[in-house]
Amino acid sequence: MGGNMMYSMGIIGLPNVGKSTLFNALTQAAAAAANYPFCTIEPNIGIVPIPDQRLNQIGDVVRPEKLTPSAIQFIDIAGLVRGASRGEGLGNQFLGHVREVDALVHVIRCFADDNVSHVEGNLEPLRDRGIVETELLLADLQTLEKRQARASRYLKTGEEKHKIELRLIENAMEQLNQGVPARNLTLKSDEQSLLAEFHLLTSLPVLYCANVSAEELADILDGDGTGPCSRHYEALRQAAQEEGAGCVAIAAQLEAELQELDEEERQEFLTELGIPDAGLDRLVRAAYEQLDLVTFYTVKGPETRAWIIPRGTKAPQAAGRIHSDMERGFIRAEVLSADELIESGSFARARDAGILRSEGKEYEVQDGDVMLIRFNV
Ligand SMILES: Nc1nc2c(ncn2[C@@H]2O[C@H](COP(=O)(O)OP(=O)(O)OP(=O)(O)O)[C@@H](O)[C@H]2O)c(=O)[nH]1
Ligand SMILES: [Mg+2]
Repeated sequence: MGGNMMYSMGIIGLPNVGKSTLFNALTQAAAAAANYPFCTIEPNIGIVPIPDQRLNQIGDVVRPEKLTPSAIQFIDIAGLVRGASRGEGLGNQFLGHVREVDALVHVIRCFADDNVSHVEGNLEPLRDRGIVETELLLADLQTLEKRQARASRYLKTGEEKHKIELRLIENAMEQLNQGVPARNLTLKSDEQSLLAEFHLLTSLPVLYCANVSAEELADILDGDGTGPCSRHYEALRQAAQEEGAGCVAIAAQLEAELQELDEEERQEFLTELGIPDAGLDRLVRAAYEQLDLVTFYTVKGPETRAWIIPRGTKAPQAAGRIHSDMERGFIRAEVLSADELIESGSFARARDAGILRSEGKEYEVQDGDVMLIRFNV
C-alpha cells in the first residue's frame, strides 16, 4: 500500500456465522460508491469509504483536483474453531493476517436457520463469543511464551530493560491465563507501549456484530424485540456493555440482498421492513463511536483527503498513516480546525490571519484537524 496504513479492521468469528456475507456486502457497497480509488490487494481485503459531510465542505473551500474520503480496510479471515491456537481448522494461520489491524469486528451468529450448519451444533451466542475469545487468549499466550524465552536469553546481558520486559510478560501471562484480555490489563504507560510492540490479539479493541435475522431486525433496532433472535441479541449486547465493548445488530444476508438492488428499490425495501438505514452505515457509525475514532484532513497539492485514526494518536503517528517517511522525518505540523478553514475561506487566508498553529511531536491530533505536515526525508 505504499506505506499507507489505512485504519483497518479484522473480521473474526466462528465458521459459518456470516463473516464473508457481511464482508461481501460491505465491499460491494463500497464498489458501488465508485469514486474511491479501489485497490484490491487480496480478495479478502476490501476498502470501504466513509461518507463525510465535513470533507465536502473543505472541498468547497480548497477546490482540489481530487477529494478522497477516508476509508476503513476490512480483512475477512477464515472462521476460528475450538483448538485453533493448537492448529485446528484454518483459523490459526489466518490469525497472522489480523495481528496488525487497528480493531476487530467479532461476528456472532444470532440468526436461526436449519439450512446453515453451526459448528457447535446449536445457537448460543455467548458460548460462541467465549470460544473465539479463548482462542485469541491462547494465541496471545503463545506469543508471550516466545517473547519470554527471548527475554530470558537477553537477561544475561544484565540490562535493566530486559528485566522490565520479562516482568511485564510474566504479569501479562498470569492475567491472560485467568481469562483477562490484554486490553483490560492495568499498566503503566511505558509498559503499555512495550506491550503494544507484541501485537497481542486481545489488545485490540473489539466491536461485536450480531448477525440477526432480517425478520427481527426492525424490532431489535427499536429495542422492543421479543423473538428468539432478539433475546440472543440482548444477551450479547449486555455482555458487550459489561466489558465496555460496542455491539451492533446487522442482518448480513439482508445486506447482501440489498446490494442486488438499485438505490430506489433499496430505500423502498428498507422502509417496508421498518429499518431506518442500511447496516453498513450502522456498522461504520458504531465503529466510529465505539472505537473512539477521529478524522483529520490533509489539503496539500492536488488532493484533499480525510484520514481516520484512533483518538489520542500523536501527530507523527498520524503522519505515518499517510507515509512512513512522514512519521520518521516528522518535524512539526501546521494545524487548524476544519471549521476555522471553512470560515477563513482558504488556507492562505487562514495563514495570513495567523490562525495556523504550529504543533510538535507530542501533539494529539483532534477530530476535524486540518494538517500540513513538515518533514525531512
Ligand atoms: N439465514 C441467514 N443465513 C446467513 C446469514 N448470514 C450468512 N448466512 C449464511 O450462512 C452461510 C455461511 O455464511 P458465510 O458468510 O460464508 O460465513 P463465514 O462466517 O464467512 O464462514 P467461514 O468463512 O467458513 O468461517 C452461508 O450459506 C450464508 O448464506 C443471515 O443473516 N441469515
Ligand atoms: Mg468466510
